[in-house]
Amino acid sequence: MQIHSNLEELGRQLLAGKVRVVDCSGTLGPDTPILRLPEDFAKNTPKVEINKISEYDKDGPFFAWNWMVLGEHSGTHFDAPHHWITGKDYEDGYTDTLNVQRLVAPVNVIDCSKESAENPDFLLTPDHVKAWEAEHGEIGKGEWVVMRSDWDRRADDEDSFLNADENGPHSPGPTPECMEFLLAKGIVGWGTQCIGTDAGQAGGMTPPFPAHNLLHRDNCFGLASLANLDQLPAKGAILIAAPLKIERGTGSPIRALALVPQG
Ligand code: 23J
Ligand code: MN
Repeated sequence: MQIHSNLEELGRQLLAGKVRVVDCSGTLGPDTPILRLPEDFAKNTPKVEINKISEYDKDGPFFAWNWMVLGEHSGTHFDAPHHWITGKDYEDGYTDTLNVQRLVAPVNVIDCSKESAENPDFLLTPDHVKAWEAEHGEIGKGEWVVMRSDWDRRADDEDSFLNADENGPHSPGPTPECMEFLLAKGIVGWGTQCIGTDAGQAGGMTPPFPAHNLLHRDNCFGLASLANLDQLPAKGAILIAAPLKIERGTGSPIRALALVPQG
């Protein structure tokens, strides 16, 4: 009989300070950058509101609490398969029906920070991923893949984060071929540090918004506005990215946590 399980060992390592928990979420509040759709769409996600109910005052002498206005796709968040038309028929494609076993998985961190600093429209291709795998090892089935751009450094300035001009938003992301390449490996999901999983200019790609289109076609998950990816190793960390259990939800803000072995 195995007396010491691997989980017991993980617990010991956590308590001994040998596993660093990295917070991969940004702060959610009125200044959190929110996606703005083009003018031809009447409705948009509202800015986050945090409204006070009480804080040890006449409305609650012993207690502090707030109520919020919060879109599903706000701040550091999760895209469920039902978010996109290509994923509409998955019964397990909603925040309350997905298989939570899939949400805890090894994470592959592809550093595109230099390229993104030089070119905000930088696109990750299969060749980039192959070169990354040659250096760091193969991306495996069931794993997360995230694109590090250090875009979180812009998160305190919405205009800089969205980075839009008369030609639309400019932010890095994947090519359609890159998404197909990763999905063929059986990844669980793809994440970026920008406002959405797709590049700013992805509306003009074939198909439009390939990260959304292809991820959700394959019942896979998206992560957006991730923070602190500069603190993760290329391989070796475990990412926990769990949405709220919103009824028939298409996405949710998350507290994304990465477990990083030390030493
Ligand atoms: C709705 C329509 C287009 C896009 C998005 C949402 C997102 O990026 C999102 O938050 O999932 S591109
Ligand atoms: Mn989203």
